[in-house]
Amino acid sequence: MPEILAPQAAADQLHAARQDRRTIERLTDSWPDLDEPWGYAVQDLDREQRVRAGDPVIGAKLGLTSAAKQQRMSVDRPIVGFLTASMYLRPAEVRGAMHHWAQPRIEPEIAFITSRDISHALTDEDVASAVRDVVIAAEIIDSRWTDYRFRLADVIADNTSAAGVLVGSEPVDLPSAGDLAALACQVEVDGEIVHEATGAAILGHPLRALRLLSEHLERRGEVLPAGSLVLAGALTDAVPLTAGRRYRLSIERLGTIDVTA
Ligand code: OOG
Repeated sequence: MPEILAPQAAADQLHAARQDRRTIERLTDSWPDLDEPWGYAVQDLDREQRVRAGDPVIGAKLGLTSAAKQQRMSVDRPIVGFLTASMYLRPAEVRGAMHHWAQPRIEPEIAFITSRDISHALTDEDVASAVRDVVIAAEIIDSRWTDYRFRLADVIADNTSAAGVLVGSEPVDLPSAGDLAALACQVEVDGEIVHEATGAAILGHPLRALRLLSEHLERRGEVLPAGSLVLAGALTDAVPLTAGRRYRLSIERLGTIDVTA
């Protein structure tokens, strides 16, 4: 076997599995040398393919920015993925979209709408000026890897499990959101609280996720245009989406998203 699986071959496998709603075994078992740059090479091919097919990029997402997620998924560092127009859903559309997904889960997130193009690393001083609005979001993840068993290169290649995104109806400007690190978050399933966290779960402060994204963009020579949606990463562990169940995700000051799967 050659030492490295060609990124295009992996992108094709992932694409085919996604089309058929199949999960597959992680590639790092057969190819232990696959690394982070390889994962992003696969992700870039996937993004190009989707854009060519008429599904434009609308933003970016951070993943594994909280200890809860890193421990649960056994991957110890944040990752970046892209969001496209077809992933954008209204809460009432989730039930009808369930048949697209193999093993969907939902996660509560703080999201930003950017105020300007981002191409260079932001500092603690200027990161706030890159934010136009803050909004609650729910991310639906659906890993291509069976039972979400993946290593760093696999999950990056699979566009960090991104499958759907729901955004709250009341975006607020940054000053109105208050101290993002202090905002309390709750996840309820059928009326019962299953997870709780505060904004500090995201790297100590959710704006750090945006800084991290800006460093990623600078390293790669990419520009995220003004008006993009950026998900800062799940505040809590994800919850499996099961048909018929009711999910309520709330973040203090940012509102609530209600979904029935
Ligand atoms: C990886 C993606 C995690 C987040 O917000 O932490 C993620 C996964 O758990 O499948 O999107």
